[in-house]
Amino acid sequence: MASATADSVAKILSDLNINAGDWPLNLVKNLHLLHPDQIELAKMLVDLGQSHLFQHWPEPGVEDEQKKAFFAQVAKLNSNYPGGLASYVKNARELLADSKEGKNPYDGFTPSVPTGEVLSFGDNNFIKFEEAGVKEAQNAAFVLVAGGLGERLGYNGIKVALPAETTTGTCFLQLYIESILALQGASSRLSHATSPKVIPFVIMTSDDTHARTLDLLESNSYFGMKPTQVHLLKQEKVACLEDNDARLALDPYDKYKIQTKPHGHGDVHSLLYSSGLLNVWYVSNSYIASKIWNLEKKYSCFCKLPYSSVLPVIIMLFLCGMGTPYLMMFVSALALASLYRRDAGLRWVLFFQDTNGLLFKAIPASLGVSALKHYHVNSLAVQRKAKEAIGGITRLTHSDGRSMVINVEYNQLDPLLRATGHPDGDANCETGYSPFPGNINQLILELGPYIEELTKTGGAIKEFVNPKYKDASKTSFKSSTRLECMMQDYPKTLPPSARVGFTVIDTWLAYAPVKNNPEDAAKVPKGNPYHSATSGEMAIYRANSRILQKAGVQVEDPVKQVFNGQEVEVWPRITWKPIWGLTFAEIKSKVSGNCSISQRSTLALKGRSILLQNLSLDGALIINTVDGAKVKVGGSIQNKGWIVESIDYKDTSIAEELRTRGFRMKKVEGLEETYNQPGEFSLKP
Ligand code: UGB
Repeated sequence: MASATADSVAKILSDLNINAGDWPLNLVKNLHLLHPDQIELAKMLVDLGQSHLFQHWPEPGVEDEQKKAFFAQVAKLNSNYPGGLASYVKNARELLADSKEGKNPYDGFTPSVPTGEVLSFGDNNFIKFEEAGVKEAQNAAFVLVAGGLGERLGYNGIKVALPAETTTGTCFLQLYIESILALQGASSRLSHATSPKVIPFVIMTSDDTHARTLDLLESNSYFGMKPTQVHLLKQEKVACLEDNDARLALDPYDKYKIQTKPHGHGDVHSLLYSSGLLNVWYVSNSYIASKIWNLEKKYSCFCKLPYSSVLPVIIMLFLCGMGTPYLMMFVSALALASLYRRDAGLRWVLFFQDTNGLLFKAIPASLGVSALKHYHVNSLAVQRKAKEAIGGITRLTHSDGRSMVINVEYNQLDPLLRATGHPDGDANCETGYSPFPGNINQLILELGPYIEELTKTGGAIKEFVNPKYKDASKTSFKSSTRLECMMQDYPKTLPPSARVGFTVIDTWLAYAPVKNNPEDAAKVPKGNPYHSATSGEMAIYRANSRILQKAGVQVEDPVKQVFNGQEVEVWPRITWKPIWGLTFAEIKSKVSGNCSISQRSTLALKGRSILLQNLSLDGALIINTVDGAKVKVGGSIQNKGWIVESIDYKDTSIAEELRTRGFRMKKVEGLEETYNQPGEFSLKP
C-alpha cells in the first residue's frame, strides 16, 4: 500500500474524525510518511493516551524507515493480544490501580486445605493407577511449555538442552521425547492396537527459545520422534508498561521500539486454541470420524451445545412434539455420530514444564487418576516446604458460597493466610511441611470439557501485574512491568460443576526441577530443596535407586557430599532409558534373584529387554541394545568404575553445563556392552 500524500492525509484525518491540533506535533509532521492503516494505529495510540511514544520523533527525512518499522511492531502487538492494544491498556490500568490500592485478588475468599488423591509409590493402588494411565496414554497429547528464558538459572542456552543427568548426557528434551515414545509403545501394546496411535507433542516456545529449540530437534533427528508428531507454537511477548497510567515503555536501546517482555506460560491455552490443534485431536484419524467432524462444523448450531446436552435436546423435541420426523432423525443421527466421534478422538492433554527430570515417573499413575476419577482438571502436587518457590494447591471458599480448588502462587500464599487469621502465614505444620500441597505445574485436562471452556474464553487466562515500586507511594516503578498469566489459572473460569482434582505424589519420585543458579541454590535455607542442576541430577539417581530398592534390589545407602556449596545425597548413578521401565510393574518384572549395587557404582540401561538376574555390581556397567535384543545380565561385575569428581562453578575452562552442577564423571574403568542384533544374549562375566 502506498504512503498517504499530504492531501490524502487531510482526508484520512477528517474521515477518522481526528483534530490534528490535539495530536503530538512531531507525529503530525510525519503523518504523510505513513500508510493509512498506520495512521489508524497512530490514532489508536493517541486515543489510548500514548502520545509520549512520538515525542522524540525528528523531522521527516530523518530515520523515516525506523518510524515505519515502529508501526509494524505496533500492528503485531495489536493483533497478538485478544481485543488488541486497547484491551491490553484497559486491563493494565485496572490491574495497576488494584495493585496500587493493595487490593487482595483473593478478597472475600478463605483458604483451606483441599483433599485430593494421595498416592504412595509401589502400593497396589499406585500400580492400579499406573496401569490405567498407560492404557489411556494413547488418547493423550503432551504440551511442553518452554518459552521461559530461566533468568533464575542464568544458563546461556535453552533449558531443555541441558543434560538431565551427565552419566549418559541425555538432555531434557531427549528424555521427554523418549518418555512419550515409550508411553506410546506401551499403551498400544496394552490395548493390542493393530495400528498404534501417535501421541502428539507440542512445544510452546518464545522468541528467546524458538530457533534454538528447533535447531536442537533438527540436529538430533527429533530424538527418534517423527517430525510431523511435533508441533512448535511460538508465544509472543507483550508490551511493557512504564507507569500506573499504563503508558507503554520504549525499548531503552531502540527508541522506535516498544519494550516487550514474556506474558507467562498461561499463553499456552490461547495458542493451542487458535492453532486449531485441539479440534484436530478431538477427531480421530479415522475416515468416518473426520466426516462426522465436518458435519458437526457445518451444523455448528447443534454442536456448539455441550455434548451432554444434545440428548436432552432430542428428548425435549420429542416431548414438545415439535420435531418433524426428518428433523428428529437428523438431530438424533448427529448426536449419536458426535458421541462416536468423541469416543474415537483423543481424550487428554498433559501440560508440563522444561526441567523436571523426574516428571515422567509420575505421569502414568496421575493419568490413571484422571481417567478413573473422571477429573476434568488434575494438577500434580508434591509435599511443599513453607516458602518454597512453588504454588500451593488451595481450596478457596468465598463468603458468597463460591468455592474452587486452585493454585495460589508462592508469593501470594503467605499474605492470603495472614489476612485470613493465620498469623504465621506460610508455615510448616507438625509434619514439617506446609499443609498445602505444592503445585508442580503438571496439569492433566480432559480434552472435551477443555475445548468447551476455550470456546467460551478463547483461551484467555486471568492476568496479573507485579510492578516493583520505587517507594511506598507506589507512584513509580523501579523498572517497566507488564501483564502476565499462568497456565495453572485455567480452572479460575470453570463452572462449579467442573471436576477439579489433584494428585499428590512422593517428591522424590516426581519433582526435581532445575531453576536456580549455584550461588542462589547455596543460599537456600537448610532443609529446603535447592532446585539446582546439582540437586536435579542427584534426584534422578536417588529416584532410580529407590525404585530398584522397592523392586527388591539391594542398593547401598548414599553418602553425603557438597557440590557448589550444596549438600546432597550421592546414590549410585543408576539411569535407564524410559523404554526400559516406565512403570513400577514393568521395572519389577525386569529384576529377579539377589541383585545388589554398591554406592560407588554406575549403571546405565539403554534398551528395552535388559533383565537383571542375580547381578552384583561394584563399578560401572553400561548396556546398549537394539529392539529385539534380549539380554540377561548377572554375576559379579567389578571394576574401578566412574568417579564423581568435584569441580568449581567459577572455573570457566569447564563447560557451563557441567560446572553449574559442581561435578563431572571421571570414567576410570567400566564395562560397556552393545547388542545391535536381535536375539537372546547373556552377560555373565
Ligand atoms: N514459561 C513459558 O513457556 N513462557 C513464559 O513466558 C514463562 C515461562 P518457571 P515459575 O512447579 O516449579 C511455576 O519460571 O513461573 C515456561 C509455577 O507458576 O520455571 O516461577 C518455562 O519455560 C509455580 O506455581 O516457573 O513457577 C517453564 O517451563 C510452580 O508450580 C515454565 O513455564 C513452579 O513453576 C515455568 O516457568 C514449579
